[in-house]
Amino acid sequence: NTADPRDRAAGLLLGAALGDALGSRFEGMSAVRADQLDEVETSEGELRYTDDTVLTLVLAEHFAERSPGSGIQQQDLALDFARAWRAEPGRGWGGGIGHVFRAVLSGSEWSSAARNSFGGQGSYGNGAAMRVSPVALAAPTPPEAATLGLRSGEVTHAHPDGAHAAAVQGCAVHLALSTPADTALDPDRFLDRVAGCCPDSRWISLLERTRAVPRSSSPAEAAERLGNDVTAPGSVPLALFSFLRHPDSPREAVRFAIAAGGDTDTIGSMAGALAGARCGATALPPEPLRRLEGAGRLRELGTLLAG
Ligand code: R7I
Ligand code: MG
Ligand code: MG
Ligand code: MG
Repeated sequence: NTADPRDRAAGLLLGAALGDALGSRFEGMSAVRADQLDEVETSEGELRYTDDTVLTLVLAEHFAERSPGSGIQQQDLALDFARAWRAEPGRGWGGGIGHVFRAVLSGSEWSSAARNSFGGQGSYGNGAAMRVSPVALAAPTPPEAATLGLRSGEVTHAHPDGAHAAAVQGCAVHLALSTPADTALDPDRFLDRVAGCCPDSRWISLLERTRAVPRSSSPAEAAERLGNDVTAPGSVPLALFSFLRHPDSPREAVRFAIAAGGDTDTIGSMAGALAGARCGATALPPEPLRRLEGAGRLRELGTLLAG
């Protein structure tokens, strides 16, 4: 683990993209074997990322283009997300998100576009949480990262489960970024601090459920207890668990998340952001990192946002 804030900021963004790119080979599989993971880590050719990283980059650029502390301009952000979706339809987008983006592109306010999806209840997909990690670089404290996460999330995910997931993951990444490098991570204390920043009753109980999973669980056992699907409540807990299981090894945290199967790119990405934030870019596995699409820009943005 490193104490260098720039290396940690770069690790956060690169870890998120690496987990996405490695996991995308397996999205939707019920479980992934170690030899399949070895193969994707060591094969040749570019490791392409998916929608998770496309939108993470949009959010990071949103902060990079503005002076520090200026927060989020929600209509601008919604438009930039929607333009990125329109520009790259082949990146593996969620089933309902196109409706939101189409509405924003035809002039709707983000709030009504987001509210009108899924029969008026809004999305509880994990798309708000999967892209949220840059808020940890823009907010000075974990509670402010939660607030910024919520504001970034609600522009597309109006259902509270989907929007608050972004608060939880954003604040968790901030906490990971500021954990002392030379001290063992205490999972209970970590989850307490996340819960303290995110006073949403549904998420408090999901964090409790995460805490109750035995630390020695296999990926399959953890997925059985916490879920591994494209919904926010069914994926953010497993990403947190994967990180808490392997807090000092981004490679192992991401492998655990992907081995659990299901929404592997997204759960891998969220686990990678957490572990990359704690351990830094220098702790990421060099061989797959060398082949990661967009690695130069991700590193640059991390360094820039670290200040
Ligand atoms: O949340 P979102 O952007 O999806 C992200 C996922 C990640 O796995 C990406 O890697 C990509 O593959 O997609 O997109 P949404 O379409 O808003 O939500 C994802 C899915 O969650 C939807 O396609 C639905 O299956 C489910 N879902 C809902 N189902 C019923 N009712 C989300 N909200 C609802 C709902 O209100
Ligand atoms: Mg994806
Ligand atoms: Mg997909
Ligand atoms: Mg996914």
